[in-house]
Amino acid sequence: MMKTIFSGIQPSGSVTLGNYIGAMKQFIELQHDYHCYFCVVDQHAITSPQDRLALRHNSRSLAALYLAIGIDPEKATLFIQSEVPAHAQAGWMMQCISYIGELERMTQFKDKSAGREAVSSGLLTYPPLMAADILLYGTDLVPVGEDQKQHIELTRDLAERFNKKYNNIFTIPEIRVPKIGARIMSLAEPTRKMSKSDPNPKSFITILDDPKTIEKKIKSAVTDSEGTIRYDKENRPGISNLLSIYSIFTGETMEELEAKYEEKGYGDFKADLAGVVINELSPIQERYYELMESDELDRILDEGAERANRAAGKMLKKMENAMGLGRKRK
Ligand code: ATP
Ligand code: LTN
Repeated sequence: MMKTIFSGIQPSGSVTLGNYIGAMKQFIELQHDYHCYFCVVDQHAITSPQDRLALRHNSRSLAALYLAIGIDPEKATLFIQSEVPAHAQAGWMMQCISYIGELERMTQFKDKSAGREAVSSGLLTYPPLMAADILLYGTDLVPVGEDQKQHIELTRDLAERFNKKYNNIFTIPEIRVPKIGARIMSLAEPTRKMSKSDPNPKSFITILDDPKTIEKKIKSAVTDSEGTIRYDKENRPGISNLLSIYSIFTGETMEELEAKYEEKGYGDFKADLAGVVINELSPIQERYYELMESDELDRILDEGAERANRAAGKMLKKMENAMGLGRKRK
């Protein structure tokens, strides 16, 4: 039987090269061999403050980007999380079997709540909602970047806890991270991950950045004073991060790139890298702008929500029966 994939991206800003390389590029390869559900997780996005108009725009824009990178709506189900109410309902049930202690230990929670005065309780209960997303579809595999490892481990723990305590209904999902590019680093502070909600726009490149912006951002990317083009992730995170991006987009190995730039400095390397990134992104941008103008996008999202509602609704009933919520239903 064909296995199932689920993954989600938050419409919390513009999609970055980190999201594209760490998560989205995997989706394109996998859609041919799996039942795929790709979700715009807007309910996760509101765990941090969002402007309502920006959120609406970002949700539609993210859906268009999924399609622009090559997700085929005939093969994969593309939908917006809040349009499938089973996610919030199942999320609540998963919250009720999660312990506050284990949620407080999540590094994403610690990072995002650090130094904030008012931390929403949704930021703490973000992982049980993510578990619900995944478990509602009987997911086998979750393609994500490395930063999501801890959340997937918690999802597995919660699924096992539920299966043991109530009824054995959940598949225990596996994580899948890409071999290279599972953690693309910030261009401004290469020891931190590139993040779309980073307040410094120079720290990330978005899929929709125009060529001039891409050139500028790469030019100002932090490297070091050594001046040579060598991959050494531990000691030289800046140049190593740029080399990874180059290698992922051209397929050239690190050795090949080091040899190619043996005699050259950061200036030449960065100018070439900008060209490589622009080359990768231009066709995506072209398709994106067409999709944003068309009615096709809304039609695809309507159909996606319908398919997702059907699949998730079935699992939700099983969960309610297992926990004894409401009256028994078939
Ligand atoms: P935010 O900054 O709002 O938390 P984000 O940029 O971290 O957002 P998410 O929506 O949380 O993005 O993540 C979407 C997907 O992209 C996830 O699979 C995540 O693991 C992956 N991802 C995010 N940042 C990176 C990165 N720097 N390198 C590789 N993968 C990443
Ligand atoms: N937490 C994820 C986004 C997300 C997700 C999911 C990813 C929400 N639900 C389900 C995979 C499967 C993030 O990238 N921050």
